Order: sequence, then structure tokens, then C-alpha cells
Amino acid sequence: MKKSPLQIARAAYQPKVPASIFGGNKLVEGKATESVADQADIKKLFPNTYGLPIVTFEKSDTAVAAKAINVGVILSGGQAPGGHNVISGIFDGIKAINKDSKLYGFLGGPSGLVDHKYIELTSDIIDEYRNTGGFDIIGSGRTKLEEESQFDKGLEICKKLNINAIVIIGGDDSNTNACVLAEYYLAKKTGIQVIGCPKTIDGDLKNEMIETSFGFDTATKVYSEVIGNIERDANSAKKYWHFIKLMGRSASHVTLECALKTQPNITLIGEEVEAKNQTLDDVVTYIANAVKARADKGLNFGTVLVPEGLIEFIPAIKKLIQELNDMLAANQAEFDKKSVDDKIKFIIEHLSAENAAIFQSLPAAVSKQLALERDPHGNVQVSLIETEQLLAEMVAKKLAQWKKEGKYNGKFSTQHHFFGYEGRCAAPSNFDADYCYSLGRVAALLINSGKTGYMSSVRNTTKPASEWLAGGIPITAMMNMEKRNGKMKPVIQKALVKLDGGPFKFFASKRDEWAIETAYVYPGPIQYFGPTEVADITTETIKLEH
Ligand code: FBP
Repeated sequence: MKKSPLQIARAAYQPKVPASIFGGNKLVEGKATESVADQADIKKLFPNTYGLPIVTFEKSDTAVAAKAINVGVILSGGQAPGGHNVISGIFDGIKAINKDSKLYGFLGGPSGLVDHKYIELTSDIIDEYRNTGGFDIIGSGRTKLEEESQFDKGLEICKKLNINAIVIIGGDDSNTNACVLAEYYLAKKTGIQVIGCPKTIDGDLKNEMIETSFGFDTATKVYSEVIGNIERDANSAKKYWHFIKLMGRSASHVTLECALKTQPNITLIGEEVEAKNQTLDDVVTYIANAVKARADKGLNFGTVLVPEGLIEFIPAIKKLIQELNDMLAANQAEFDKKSVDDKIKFIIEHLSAENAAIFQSLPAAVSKQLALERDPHGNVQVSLIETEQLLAEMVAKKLAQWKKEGKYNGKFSTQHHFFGYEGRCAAPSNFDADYCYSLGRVAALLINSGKTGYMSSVRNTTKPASEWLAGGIPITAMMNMEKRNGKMKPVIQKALVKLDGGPFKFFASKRDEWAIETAYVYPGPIQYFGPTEVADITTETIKLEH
């Protein structure tokens, strides 16, 4: 396959890692943990993996020779830059433990384990993928691992290949499944360990011990580069308002990070919309007011950032989605057989009068999406809802009304953009290349230490990589009970934007100025080579959180 000059140069990049994971190291156990909420329920559901201690690897002089280990790795869910480096980190890690260790990759996501589709990942294959973006080394998928029959099928192939441990690289739902699998294999005394790894560009898999999910750094750098370019175009032509929707599922971390990097005129944060109990009309009025204020200064252009999950945070729509989810879960079989039109009719007939009215008041494209599309984990597929277009149209309508009333006299022409897929497979930034490779090496150490039900963790990430702290966090410690498909389930608690956290507070202190002035910042493309203060910087979010 032909390679670009950057790919060739990048293949030789040596990721930076915590000093404690090379050579000899010892595992230090901390205190027993509790789950973040619903302790009694989680403990009952995870009798073998509940309450485990946080563990840390410290440098030690004695390197212990160990037995060969065979590991199976799975990429789960949406792509995120750095996945290939996690895999190369696991590979180098288990080979460093014993050169006869083997790494198998299950193909196409969790279904590869169940359907016994796999390849052995040899050094020739791994070397082709070091420091590259994408998940194409083994592919990914969204199959949910939750049935015992799936776990038993997985066990068969693990026994056949003599696999000692499985590493699941995924987001909150996939790591929840990793923990369920770890518990099952432990209860059945199979001897197979399961380790999770925090992946998602959405940035919503984080907590006190997991500072960030990998991919967030690179993806937000890619989006911010393009947002900066659009801002410069807007400021040059001075004729368009650009409405830019950004991926991130429910959480607005991606949008907030891009706002901190590029200082657009308007940024909507879903979590704030919910906290302020705003309606769609409140959001539209907020944008229209800023458009008017700029028009009054002769500035008929601007940029608006919209998180893709915004719709889900509008309290009235959130309530509607909750009722819809429960109602659909209870009537799934009957519902699935209906035509699209009959499905919509069925929904209207079965919802409470209040929610049926809200459902019918939504633009057809939005109500259809809410009604029809769910991913295998039961999430609304917010990336398919064209919120940026919807908002631009609603603002235009409001401004037209204000014009009639003599309150506004500007021009309002819009362009729409959606950035998500553009950033998920970018070549990982230095931060993600280093972080991911380290997560992979740490996963190998956790396996070698006999751990299961843990997530690989690398902390202290605002410091140089050599000072990063390596260890493992029990996955049960991150869990609480939530309603999924109509039933209460144990799940990893999603990290939403904290309105009292450093990143949001900083943004809130600046946004009024950014709304009216043209205070754009143009971050430019990711730098893979060059001075460390340019090439190794990580996110504003991490900086402001720590
Ligand atoms: P993960 O949570 O699996 O990492 O997904 C990230 C994401 O990119 C979301 O931001 C987005 O809503 C979703 O995937 C899109 O899913 P798909 O790739 O199936 O279209």
C-alpha cells in the first residue's frame, strides 16, 4: 500500500511512556473501592469484582521473568485516534514479559469473540499500524456482549487459542460489558481475565482516576483546526453565519473543548440547557439575540457550535425520550413489525397526552429519528439528527419576525456543517500516540499481575509522559444503576460537562465577550513534529480540570 511521507516518518515515532512501566516494576495496592452510587445493587451483581483496590505500578530494581501470556483484543464502538497504539502497546508489553506471548485480534468488534473470527497479530502486522489512525487493523463493531450464551462462545475460542486474557477497548457501554464478562469468567473459575481500556472521542468516559478517554485530544484538534478555518473564512467574507454541529453523543465535552480552542461567537452546552430548564425556543432566542447584537455593529457573520446531543438535553424532549424508550421496550416485537408511518401513529397513540403533543410539535425529521433509530445499547442516534440545520432555520424565522416588528435590521445567511467522522480516524496526536501506547503497555502489566475487571489507567497527564502514573482502576468503582431499554442495569456513570468545573467556568466567563466581538483563534493543524510546547500540548479541558 502506498504511504504518504507523513505516514512513513510517523511510523518511526517512539511513543513516550511513564518511567515506571519499563524494566522492573512492582504493583502497589491501594484501599478497597466502592461504586460511585447504588453500592448495594452493584455489589450484589458483581460479588467477585466489587470493592477491588486501585493498583499502581512503581519502579523497582527487580525485573521478574514471567510465563508467556496469550491475549485477545477487541475494538468496540466508534473509532477513536490511537486504537492502533493501544494494540501495539499490548503487543510490545506481552512480548517484553515473555517473547513467546501471543496477541490475537478479534475481528469486527465484540462479535468476533462470539463468532470466533480472529487473526494472530504478528510483529509484521503491528509494525504497519504503529502511530496510525483508524481501527482497520482488526475492525470495530457495536455488538453488545450481555448474554451468557455469548460469554460461553467466547470461552470456547479462548480455550482453543489458550487465551489468558481479553482486552476490550471501548467506551462506557463496552467497558460495562467488559466488567460483566470479567465477573462471569471469574465466577465460573475459567481463569480468563478481562481488562478494559478507556476509548471515545466523546470524552465522557472519565472520572477522578481516568483523566481522559483516548481520541478526544486528536479529534478535538482536528475539529478545531477546521472550525478555525471556517472562522477565518467568515471573518474574510463577512457574509455567513456558520452553524457547526459536533459529535460527542450526549455529552458536550467535544463542543466545549473546541470552543475553548477557537473562541466562536456562540457555543451551546447541552448540560447547561438542561440545568436552566430551557426550551428549544429559549435556545433559538439566545442565538437570535447574539445575531442581532452583532448585526447592530454591522457584523452579519458568525459561528455557532452545537453539540450533537443538544436535543436530548432539552428537558421536555428528554422526558419524551424517556417515555418513548420505556414504551418501545415494552412493545418492541409489535412495533418492529409496523411500517414507518404506522410506527409514528403507534407512538402518538401510546404516549401520554403531554409527550404526544411535544412529539407532534417537533420537525418531522427530528421526531422520526427519535422514534426509529437506536443503537444496540439503546442510545438515540443523535449524530443523525440535523440539529444545526433545525436551529439555523428556527433562528431565521425568529429574525424575520423581528424584522417585521422593526426590531432587527441585519442580514442572515447560513451555512451548515457537521464534524464527527472527519476526526475519528485522524493520525493520533503525540498526546494520543503516547497515552494509547502507555494504556496498552499498562494493560499487559495488569494481565501479568493476574488482575481482572480493571480498566487500564494512566494519570498525571498534564506532566511530561515520564512522570505519568500507571495503574488499574476497578470498573465496578465507576458504576451506578440506570434505566436501559426499560430495565434498571449496572452501567459506568457517564461523565457529562460539569457546570461548576474549570473548563465550563472559564468558558462562561468569556462567552459574552466572544458573542459580540470577533475574538476567533485559529489553532491550525495538528503538529506531529516540532517544539514540545506545540507538538505535545494536550487539551484545554485537561489543563483547566487539573
Ligand atoms: P463511542 O461512544 O462508541 O466511542 O462513539 C462515538 C461516536 O462517534 C459518537 O460521538 C457518535 O454519536 C457515534 O459514535 C456515531 O456512531 P456511528 O459510528 O455508529 O455512526
